[in-house]
Amino acid sequence: MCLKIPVSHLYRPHDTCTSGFHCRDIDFPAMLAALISCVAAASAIAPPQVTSARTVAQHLWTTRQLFDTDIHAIVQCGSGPSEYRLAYMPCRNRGEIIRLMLEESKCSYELEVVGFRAWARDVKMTTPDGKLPCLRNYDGRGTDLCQEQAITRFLADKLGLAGSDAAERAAVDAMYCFWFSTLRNNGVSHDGEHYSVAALKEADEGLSATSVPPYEAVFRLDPLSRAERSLVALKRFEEVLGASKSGYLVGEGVTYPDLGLFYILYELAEDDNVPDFAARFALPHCGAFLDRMSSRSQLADFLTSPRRMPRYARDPSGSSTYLYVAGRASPEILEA
Ligand SMILES: N[C@@H](CCC(=O)N[C@@H](CS)C(=O)NCC(=O)O)C(=O)O
Repeated sequence: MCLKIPVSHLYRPHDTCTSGFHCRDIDFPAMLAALISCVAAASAIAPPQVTSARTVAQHLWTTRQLFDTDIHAIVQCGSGPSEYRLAYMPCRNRGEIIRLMLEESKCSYELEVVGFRAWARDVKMTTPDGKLPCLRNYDGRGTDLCQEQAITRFLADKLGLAGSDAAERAAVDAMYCFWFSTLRNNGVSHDGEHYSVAALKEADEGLSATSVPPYEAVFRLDPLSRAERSLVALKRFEEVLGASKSGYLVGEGVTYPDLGLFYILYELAEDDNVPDFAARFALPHCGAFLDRMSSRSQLADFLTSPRRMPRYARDPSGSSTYLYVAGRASPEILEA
């Protein structure tokens, strides 16, 4: 038999090695060989050390360029024993909705910050898909879970952010799918064909949610510009929020698509993007939603803390420069 021991287990502090193997299944010579190779791997890969959020932030800001970051560290988030460990690169992107869920629900967790150089050299080989984000030991039996959407749904369920019954969970999931396919450009980019802050910044005067058709009237193959398509998507959220009694997208409380919409609007409202987007694009409900969400105590604490990863700049076409840039409540941190 092949005994495959994920390298990540070797440096997990709370690892309990409950892999479910039975002694009769084990081929001892193969196990010995696997252990020897694991020991070799362990000596090659230094375990990430618990490091303060400010020290990590200082490293990032002095390095400046995401692809030059060379850090592999654990940032302890929350108080009390950590329930999860999320590994991700030092940026917001695919990790942001996951972190917002953990923060909003006051869950203690470890953020395994993997700078790009450390990733390419050591850490990539420790994740099942060779990709991040990765939720370490998500099942308590030593298995690591990759794929942003799978991690999001798994944690939303665990943290009570997925809806109250089967029907509501389906409605929440549908809202999440809509968010992912529009404002997240199907996960390809945060700036793309379906939603583009760069295009919104350059939008013609007069273009607003009132001048574009409703999402349901638009065909998948459409002749719209990026700015128009972005507004069509935002207009749908505007209508849902306008019709909501609770102020949330689905049901009576915060669910994971709320957190997704929140951070997209937060980025849109940055000073170097479209800070007056609610008035300019006739999206008052989105504007009020952003204000409400920003003042929730857990989120407000996260937004102003050094444990939030910095944003990075985009060029006028919307492409990532991967150069960190300060944002609202997210200043440069040059001293630990
Ligand atoms: N489908 C995956 C894509 C993950 C992905 O492409 N992650 C990027 C970081 S955002 C990555 O790991 N890049 C480094 C690499 O490919 O080695 C998901 O949704 O999680």
